[in-house]
Amino acid sequence: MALRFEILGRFNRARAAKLTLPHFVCETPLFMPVGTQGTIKGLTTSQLEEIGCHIILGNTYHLALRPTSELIHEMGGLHKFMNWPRALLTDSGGFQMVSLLHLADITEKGVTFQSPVDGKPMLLTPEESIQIQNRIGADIIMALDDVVKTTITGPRIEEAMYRTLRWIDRCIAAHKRPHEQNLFGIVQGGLDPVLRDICVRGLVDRNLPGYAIGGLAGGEDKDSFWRVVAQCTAALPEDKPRYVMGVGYPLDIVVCSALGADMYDCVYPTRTARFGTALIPEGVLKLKHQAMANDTRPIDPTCECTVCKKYSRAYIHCLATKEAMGSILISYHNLYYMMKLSRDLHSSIVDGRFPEFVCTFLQKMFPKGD
Ligand code: PRF
Ligand code: ZN
Repeated sequence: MALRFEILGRFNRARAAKLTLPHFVCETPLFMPVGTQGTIKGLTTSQLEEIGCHIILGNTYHLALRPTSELIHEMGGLHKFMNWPRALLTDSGGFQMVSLLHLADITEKGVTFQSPVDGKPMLLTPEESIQIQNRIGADIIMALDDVVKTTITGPRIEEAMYRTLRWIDRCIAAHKRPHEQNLFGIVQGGLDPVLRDICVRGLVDRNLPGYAIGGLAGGEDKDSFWRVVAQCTAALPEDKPRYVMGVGYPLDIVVCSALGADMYDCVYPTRTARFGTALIPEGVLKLKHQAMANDTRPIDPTCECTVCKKYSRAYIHCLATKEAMGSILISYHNLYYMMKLSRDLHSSIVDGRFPEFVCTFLQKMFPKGD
């Protein structure tokens, strides 16, 4: 195992921990910005360090196509290639293919898809996903899983869960660098508690360094989403990190942390920034709105990020529709917001103030109590 997970504080099911990875010591709960192509859109790696980012996510699928894992390996691994000294996590690729390419076809061998480069059919097997991730060299690598939308029902959910369990053994067997890279298993099983339970037990039996809860944040209702997270966190080992994939919104991160989850990733903060939306304690601020045109205040007067110290809403509004710098400034602020949220969750749990933190967070977001 190439990680240490030390719990520093708890409040009921919520935990704050020190997660020691080969390239960095991270504090949980933590949010991981998504850097699909070896870059977080709009931010340099120095800026990511400056805002207190501990770990970022890369995608096997995208990196394998361009610049290819062989090239990254030749260049000394992704940390060196992208000049990121802190921790990295790569997702296995299956989910990206299925979500991006509707044509992807999943069989027992792996995921077949049409190469966006030359249109030829390509097969990503569990073995290949791990081999590619071994070459990329991230601190945490993800097992190839069979992902289905939570909104579908029927035998396909069960098939995908059992296949995910069969594939985990192929992933474990293919993993050549267990002392340098941590392989996380992914719990699938849709919204069915029986399937989720079988999957959790199966993965826990494999004694992996960490576990992810997959298959969520795909359009299911919030009640079902939270119920699955609560069930999985209750059944996963206390002393290992738990990662809820593809989550999410600030509110979801607060709720999942209260339910005992530790790690999150989502494109939302940077994607929404590119549409002109900033994250603020009250919810969101749409900088393209005409009301921003002559607003001299910063995005969030209580925010201590460089963007809020230096620029007005009016200036960012002026850039937001035309200039790349508009979305860059909002992305910087949004990721600062997510990093501050992670730090606040961590410190409030450690200091025994978690309930107060959650109350204040909710009061700001829902002032009318609705
Ligand atoms: N599996 C993988 N990556 C993911 C997910 C998953 O289930 C999700 C959740 N829908 C986001 N990213 N491998
Ligand atoms: Zn700010």
